Amino acid sequence: MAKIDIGLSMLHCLGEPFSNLCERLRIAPVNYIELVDDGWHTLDKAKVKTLGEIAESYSLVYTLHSPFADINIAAPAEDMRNFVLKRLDRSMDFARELECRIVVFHPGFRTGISSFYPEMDWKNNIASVRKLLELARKCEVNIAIENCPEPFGFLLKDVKQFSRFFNELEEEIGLVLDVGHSNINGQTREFIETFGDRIVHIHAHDNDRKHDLHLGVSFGTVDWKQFAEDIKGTVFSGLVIVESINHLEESIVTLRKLLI
Ligand SMILES: [Mn+2]
Repeated sequence: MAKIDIGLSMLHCLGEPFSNLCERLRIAPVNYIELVDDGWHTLDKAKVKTLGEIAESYSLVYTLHSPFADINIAAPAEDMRNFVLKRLDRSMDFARELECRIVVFHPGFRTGISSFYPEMDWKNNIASVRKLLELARKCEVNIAIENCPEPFGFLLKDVKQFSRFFNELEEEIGLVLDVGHSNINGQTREFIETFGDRIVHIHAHDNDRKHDLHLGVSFGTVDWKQFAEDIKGTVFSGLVIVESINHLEESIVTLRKLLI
């Protein structure tokens, strides 16, 4: 039988100093925590040591959201792409040290020069994902790629793009289904129906179907009852991470009621 657990992303406190993150971890209402390797919480050796000690004292199990600000794995310039991959490699190294169950990363996106070079972003994106899979094997971590929201220039937002991506990649990689993001293009059910056996990790948050608001679960327009029914009809066995920025405890309670 599929085993689903609920976790909490620390995205909601990314605007607070690292010491606050640590305090919040000590009183977290769940044992599964998604760390965000970006902003003031960008990992380094000292932070990893502290986070490791907290995990041990409070029985926490981590997952890691790799950095995403200014991180474009499809960047047209090779030196920029290499730097991005190096940065993600560092993130995966820390993930191994923290024994993270999974490392989430975003697909690449279009730039101001994309229209002059049709397909170049797409090819760079696939080449970079292959490289990331190689680095992940070296770091002994599991990586998975997330569906990103409209109206931004991400290369992987809808089911059609992901179908093409999985076909052309010719390697196995898990999908992180972000339910808030798929709510914006109205494809949550289609994602689950099409990729039910590829979904390895889930981000849960809510919105008004227009903007990526990261509201509490059931504080927007997502049909969570339908989502729960659909996901329970698949082989999905993994973490549903609350990635809201408020109503965190209510979100966890709601998801627990629906999924566990
Ligand atoms: Mn997400």
